[in-house]
Amino acid sequence: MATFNAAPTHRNFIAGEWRDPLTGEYLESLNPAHQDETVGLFPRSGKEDVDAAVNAALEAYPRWRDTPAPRRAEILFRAGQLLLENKDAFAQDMTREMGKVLLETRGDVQEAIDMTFFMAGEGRRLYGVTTPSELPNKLCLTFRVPIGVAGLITPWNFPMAIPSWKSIPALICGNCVVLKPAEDAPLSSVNFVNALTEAGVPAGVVNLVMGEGAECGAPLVAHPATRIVSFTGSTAVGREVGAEAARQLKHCNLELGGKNAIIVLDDANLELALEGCLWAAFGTTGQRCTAASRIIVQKGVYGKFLERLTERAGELRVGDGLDPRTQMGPVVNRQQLDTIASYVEIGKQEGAKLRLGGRRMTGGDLAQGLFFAPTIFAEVTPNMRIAQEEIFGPVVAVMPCDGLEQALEFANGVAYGLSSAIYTADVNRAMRAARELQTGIAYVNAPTIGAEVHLPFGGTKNTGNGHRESGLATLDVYSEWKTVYVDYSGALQRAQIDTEEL
Ligand code: UN1
Repeated sequence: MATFNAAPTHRNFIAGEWRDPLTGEYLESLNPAHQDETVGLFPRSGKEDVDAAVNAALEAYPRWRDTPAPRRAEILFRAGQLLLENKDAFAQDMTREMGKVLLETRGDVQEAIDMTFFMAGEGRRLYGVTTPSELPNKLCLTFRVPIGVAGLITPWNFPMAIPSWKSIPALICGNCVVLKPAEDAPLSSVNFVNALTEAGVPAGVVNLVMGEGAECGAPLVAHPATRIVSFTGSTAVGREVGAEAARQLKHCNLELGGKNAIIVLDDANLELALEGCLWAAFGTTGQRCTAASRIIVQKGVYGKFLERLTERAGELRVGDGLDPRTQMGPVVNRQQLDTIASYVEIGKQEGAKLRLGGRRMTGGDLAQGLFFAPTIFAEVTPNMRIAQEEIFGPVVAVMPCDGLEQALEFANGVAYGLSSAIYTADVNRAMRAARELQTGIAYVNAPTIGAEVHLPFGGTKNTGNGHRESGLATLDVYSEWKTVYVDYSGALQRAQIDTEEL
């Protein structure tokens, strides 16, 4: 298949062809591990580019909608196979554009593969219900029907997985797609769209427009023809997206912020909890929606746990994600680096105890990159800003607690509700926590990260608007129900009225 990453200047993909942006402008994407290395130039698209992409999708829609779902699925199965064959190359590109270590970028591509195969299987299901009628000689059944054009806006932290979470279910349901990836990681979307196209997705069915949120994302959300909008990003932007979608009565799926907690009780397997906390707090440099940014530890093990966590986090090898020895890569961009540094100052001012890190790392090979040391705050109390606000970096707040009751109170005492976890050997406490943690996802004796594609993904409170990605649940975002009643009695039968006479 074609080389995915030959040209340093990339183009939008509209109506089956790679096109220069009508704005004539490009954004430079830099490698966060080596800011002197340009990954490529990517379109800085505007409203006219979005209009062209949406029009292409509208034009392609009737044919794609009428293509039998099992035929659509065959194309997606081929796409999954191509993603698999190119996993290593795509992972390399992803590490270069957004920094996470190769092990994780391979995992990201794998998540897209998993989603593609899982959803392609839906091509021969997309089950509805058949059910008895309250009247004789009458049949009731339901179908999922596509909606039209889906405008999809995706973040940089899972640059292939999240575009797949949104576009693959949209496609299997029979919708056409306009994808707008984050400007920090567009190359992975170029690779993803290339694979779909190579697999045989017809022209206009999948379109890619690249650019900034305000200039390119906002017109996609506001376009009257995008009848589905799905957005993953900040709560502040999500509110705007949701408000516009509500004005136009669009289907709207929002995946927003998180402030996820791991509870470690006195009876936990401490080594297991430690491994889980390290992975959830510092994996992906803490830049997952599902990352654990709070660890709530019962007093009996608090001191020992904090000591071990500090020791282990201090040993993490920070560096270029392309180096197989690296355990934690850079943060994505300079703005994030500044945000993280500012939260460290806030934490100190609030009286939390900085136990590890808290600073940028610039020594040796790290000089040209955006590296921030694994950072641990101890003695954090629930009302501190570092215990309430999403930081999106390698910063974790460790909080002492009295026991399960207080741990749940702390864990639930935030505005978000994506993921949570508890480490305990007591099945009764584990089950109580699983019930009472106010999050869309809860883990027992496992960290807050690592959701699998065949289960619903999403959160409560300010994390979203009640919809779910992944699993079969996401089909409700990308389709509508049609209910069909077939009356073969040959007579007028009146529901709710004629039933009395039976
Ligand atoms: C995200 O952080 O936005 O559950 C997605 C996980 C991954 C997906 C994370 N499978 O951590």
